[in-house]
Amino acid sequence: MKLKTLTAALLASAAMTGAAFACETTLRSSDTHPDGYPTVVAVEKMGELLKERTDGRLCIEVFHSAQLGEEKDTIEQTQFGVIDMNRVSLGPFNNIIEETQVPSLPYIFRSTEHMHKVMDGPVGQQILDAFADHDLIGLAFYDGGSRSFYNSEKPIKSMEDLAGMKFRVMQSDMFVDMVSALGANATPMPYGEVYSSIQTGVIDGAENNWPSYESSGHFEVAKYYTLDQHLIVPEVLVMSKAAFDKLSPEDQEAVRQAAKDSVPVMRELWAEREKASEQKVRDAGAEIVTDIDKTPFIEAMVPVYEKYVTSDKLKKMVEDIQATE
Ligand code: GTR
Repeated sequence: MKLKTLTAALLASAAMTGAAFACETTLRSSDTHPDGYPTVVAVEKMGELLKERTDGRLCIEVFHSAQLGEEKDTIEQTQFGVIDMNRVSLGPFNNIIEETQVPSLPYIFRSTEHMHKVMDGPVGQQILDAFADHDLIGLAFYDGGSRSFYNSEKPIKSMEDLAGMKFRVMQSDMFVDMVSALGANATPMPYGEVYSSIQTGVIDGAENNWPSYESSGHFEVAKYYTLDQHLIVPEVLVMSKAAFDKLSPEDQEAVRQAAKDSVPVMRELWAEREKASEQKVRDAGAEIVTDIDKTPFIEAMVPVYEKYVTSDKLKKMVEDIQATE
């Protein structure tokens, strides 16, 4: 009898220890990038904060390397509540949520600092709020650096060099028009298909920031990278409204706060990774064109603004961004 009681007590305490470390609910979060990439690490950090602050009621598991699918598909799955959270570029949201087009406009931001100021302010909040009408909760913006063209053919030194070349863009109509306005041809396709498409000559190249150019290995098949920096597209962390609605108001607040608290972590990791990635691709023999006159690129974007910034709402957002010092 005594032995039985002791065993029961031991079992009970073992179960409690387990409970202290186990998570009641684990939110599944998608990311296209590999383990260790700044976005992946930042969401993991958010998960640690959340677990601690909710006493283990909520945890996050990040499914990196596109394990849950390509961005366009995972966005739909997050809307349906199949995936709980998603870290994606704003680009693939352009065709769904018009407000996301504004910070995705070419040359809209003067610098990363300008982008931070805008996205941390009322325009950023307006964009986060816009996700609610699409079964999503906009939680926070992450950095996506500046995006530039790279290709397998030749160094691009001016806009004329782009003529007739074929570049992959994210699945956003606006980016197709952006590339056409520069005199090149655009092929929208999922990120995961870019490497082989360059390798087999289906496309000449693509466009992205230093960390993606490096981590995807695209530099191995497209060694000419030109710093025209046509886009500074922020990235966004969203949650499925279906998953969010299941939480208590207290836990909803914990999610929102932990997401916000992961932003400075992300920005620091991002700044470090940009430098490291640049160094890695340079060491590997990538040919970088840094001396490029951006003026013709900027001027060529007028029709893109005319086509996409049509409503008073979007015009006001553009004005507010331009007026942000
Ligand atoms: C990366 C971004 C990804 C994805 C990718 C792409 O810079 O972090 O979310 O959008 O670009 O070009 O598809």
